[in-house]
Amino acid sequence: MSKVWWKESVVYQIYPRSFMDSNGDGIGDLNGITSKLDYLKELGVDVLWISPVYKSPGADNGYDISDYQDILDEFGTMEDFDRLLEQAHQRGLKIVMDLVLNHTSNEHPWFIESRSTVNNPYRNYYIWRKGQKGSEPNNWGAMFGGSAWEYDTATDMYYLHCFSKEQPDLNWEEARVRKSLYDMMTWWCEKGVDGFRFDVISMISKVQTFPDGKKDGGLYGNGWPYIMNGPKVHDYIQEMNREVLSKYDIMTVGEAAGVTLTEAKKYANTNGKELNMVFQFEHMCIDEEKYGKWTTKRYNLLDLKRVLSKWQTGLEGKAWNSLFFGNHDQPRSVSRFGDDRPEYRERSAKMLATCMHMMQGTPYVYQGEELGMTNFPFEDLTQCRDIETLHYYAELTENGIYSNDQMMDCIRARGRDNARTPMQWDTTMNAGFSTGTPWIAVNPNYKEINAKEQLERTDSLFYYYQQLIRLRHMNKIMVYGHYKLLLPNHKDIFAYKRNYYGKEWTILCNFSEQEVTCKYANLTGKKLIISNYEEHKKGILQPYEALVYQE
Ligand code: TEU
Ligand code: CA
Repeated sequence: MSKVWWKESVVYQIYPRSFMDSNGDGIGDLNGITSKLDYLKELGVDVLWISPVYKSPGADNGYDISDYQDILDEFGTMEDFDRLLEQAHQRGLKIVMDLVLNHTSNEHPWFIESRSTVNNPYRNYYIWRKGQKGSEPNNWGAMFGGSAWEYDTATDMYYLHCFSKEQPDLNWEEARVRKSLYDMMTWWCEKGVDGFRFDVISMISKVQTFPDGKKDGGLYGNGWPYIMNGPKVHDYIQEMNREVLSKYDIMTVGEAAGVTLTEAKKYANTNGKELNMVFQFEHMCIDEEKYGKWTTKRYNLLDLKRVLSKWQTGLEGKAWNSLFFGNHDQPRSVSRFGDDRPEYRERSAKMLATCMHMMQGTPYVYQGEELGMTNFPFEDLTQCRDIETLHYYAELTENGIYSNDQMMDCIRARGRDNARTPMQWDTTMNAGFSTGTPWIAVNPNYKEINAKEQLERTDSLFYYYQQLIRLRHMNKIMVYGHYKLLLPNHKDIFAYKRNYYGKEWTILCNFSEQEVTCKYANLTGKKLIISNYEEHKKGILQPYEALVYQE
């Protein structure tokens, strides 16, 4: 397996709006990030992925870009960005930009031109279709609820938007669109950024006949089979690779909703023709039900093991994995996959971190995960900010599918705002995030859960992450070792081995609050690598125990 820096790195994802506010307006910003670089260096991560900071009206917090080559005022200036990049590089930290190429903002000049007349030179930059019998061109639903088509009076036609109507999809069939995007990316590379995270890159090529999707009881047809991993997606990415990516030593990760193993082996093939790695979501879907993520269903460990093992084994030697349990679109990992009750929170978070960081792939730490930040106790919708949450609240309650209380239960369990509450730095006002009024409330548990407290306590979760990251830097087995699942049918234990040039590590994780017997839990004659317990019991894993040893 070829060895490269982005396989040996640990990535830290920053959601700028919620990371650190430097000027008291309640919104995190670039200077705030710069002020915390030493904190990130102390944690030991190598790469910072920064969610979008470009000009944007903010319908989807920056995932609706109106100028790819400028910075949103709320986040600062291009000078602030340049300083962040330089300060990061001085500390040996790399910066990966989050690029949204599937769609722009409806306030992007291209779209303003495009919608004006059918003959406008930018008309074809977006996807316009005539209505059918006075309604939408087809029955596709959008990711954030409602139809995927929006009617525009100016030309009496509809445009496609896979997300909100403020996010019209770009038409990748149009060569000038692709050229414009490649030029823009080259500009960022020349500036010295270290890579890109490509938002929903699996969705850029649509089946051009735009057929109706199957209706399985939902309000809209399922268009995703005609959108995800579409007919020309690999041609486009290969072109982008030839035109831009291959010319720079950068890291590229494709967010690939709906990606299958077969597709992933194309996107992230080791032949280097497309991207370095994919961010796949199969393990993020194991707790979905009839209305998708809007449920309070708890996942089953057997499903988690099956899915993650499938990706571990399936990509080995052929493509490269990203490893994550949370991001800015997902609930907090300790609340979802661990146990966020005070007596178990830190222990189970350490166990989850062990389970993930010991796998093959590049691990991603989402801001606050290293502190064990938890979901937020949302009581009513006025506390929510996320466009997806607000849209689905309306859609599911107005159609009588959920009551207010049921929907609030779902939001507490799954809403994206859980991950977007401000970073908890210390016990001062607003958890030290801002001296003003934060744009979204701080989690009331910040007095117990914050960076300052953890930096002062040697057995904290923060230092446990630091230890895991150091281990990865020192042990190639953690990066490249062969993965083999143990005890596949055990309902409480996630156990596996890694092998690398005659070395063997055993990883044992107890996902339950009970003690469980485990024949592998025996340190006699073994070298302990890391554990979240000081004392060990032979043949037993204690509640949420994680244990890694070398044969
Ligand atoms: O997310 C794409 C995506 O598939 C997720 O939206 C996911 O389906 C959803 O968040 C589940 O709740 C990316 C970004 O990460 C997200 O923040 C953006 O809202 C979205 O694209 C549109 O750009
Ligand atoms: Ca600010």
